[in-house]
Amino acid sequence: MKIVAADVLVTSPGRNFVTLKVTTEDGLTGLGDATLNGRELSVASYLSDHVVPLLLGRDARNIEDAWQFLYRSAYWRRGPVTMSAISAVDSALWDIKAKAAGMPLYQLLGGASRRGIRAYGHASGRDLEQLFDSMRHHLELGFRAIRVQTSVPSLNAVYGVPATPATKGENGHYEPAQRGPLPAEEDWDTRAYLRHIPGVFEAVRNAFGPELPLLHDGHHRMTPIEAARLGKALEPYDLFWLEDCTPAENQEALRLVRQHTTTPLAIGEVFNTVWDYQTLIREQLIDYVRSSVTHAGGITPMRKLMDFAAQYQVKSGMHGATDISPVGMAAALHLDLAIHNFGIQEYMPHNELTNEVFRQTFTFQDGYLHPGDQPGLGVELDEKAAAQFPYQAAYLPFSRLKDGTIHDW
Ligand code: EZ4
Ligand code: CO
Repeated sequence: MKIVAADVLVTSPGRNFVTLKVTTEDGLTGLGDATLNGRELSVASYLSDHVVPLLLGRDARNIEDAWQFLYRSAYWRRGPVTMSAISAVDSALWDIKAKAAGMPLYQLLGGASRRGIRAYGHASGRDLEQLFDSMRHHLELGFRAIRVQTSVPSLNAVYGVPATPATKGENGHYEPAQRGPLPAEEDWDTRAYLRHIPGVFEAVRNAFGPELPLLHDGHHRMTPIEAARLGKALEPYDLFWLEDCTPAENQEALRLVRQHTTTPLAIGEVFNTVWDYQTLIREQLIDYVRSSVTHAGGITPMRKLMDFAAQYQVKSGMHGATDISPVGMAAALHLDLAIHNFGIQEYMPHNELTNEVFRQTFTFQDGYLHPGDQPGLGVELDEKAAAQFPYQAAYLPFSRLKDGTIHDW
């Protein structure tokens, strides 16, 4: 099953996506998501300049071998660009293998461990009234778990809250990357944030009752002791998880947070290998793994990571923001369905244009996602439609403190 072509497709139906399409000599095709938000063209170049020439002529069936070859032969290991590129190859080869077998990918991964995949959506608001509207809207859409983000008094622009609220029924989900030549500047004040957030969760619990699973994303902004304080303050409101409470580089930080709070912790959307989790999982410092198939090197290493995590009762909570393309989302859903230690799946629906370019078979019903039963991943890329939306430069924002110091965004 020789690989005869590998094409890198960059398209921007509302936002940028990078997709690898691998074709075999018998005409089978497989897709892989290689989207790295705000740095898309570096992965496209890594693939087309350095990986595609290595794929031509290889046997598409040997996925583990392809992964090890791309990882080890590069010599320069890890990093988001390298790992997103390897992810795309790995997913595309799994797509091909499952199509050749005539099965949806989850069957090759061991079959379904559950009927559906519980997903959480993103509610947000500049104030409580907008937040509650957004929460009710998500409940109407069927979500049975909701991430809560709000503005903070004294701050102009905060992660997770769109400048203008989504109107009801419109698919106006928060999209942090903005088109244009320069990144947008946001402001930050951790003390103001820490004073504000517990009251928001108290109000949400009072309004929506004790049952609804609630999540919150700290987006890498706190020191360990600040994160510990927030986790403790949120305990009465029974969060499903507190995400990315401290920046990603320092696994030891979570030890300090963990000593102080029983609020469950999730981390890792910006991690890209199992090594980033070694201490966190072995010492049981976290409860949920946030990596996506798209950024952690593909289905092959994500399966290994989740099996390692299972030994410590750590569960999955895969990243599913809109910068994970429908191809990356489908790959996540097949894995979510197959693994035993599934926790929850993040789900931000893509816009209509994206869904026209990427034809999908996955479904969202009554709060549960399902990858569908088409052979392979179940996503096809309409290349004609994709070509109508050329790449447009877009950056993620950055933050500054009141005195101008750059802070973690
Ligand atoms: O900021 O995907 O939990 N979700 C997130 C996302 C990330 C974006 C970055 O590309 O933190 O909104
Ligand atoms: Co996050």
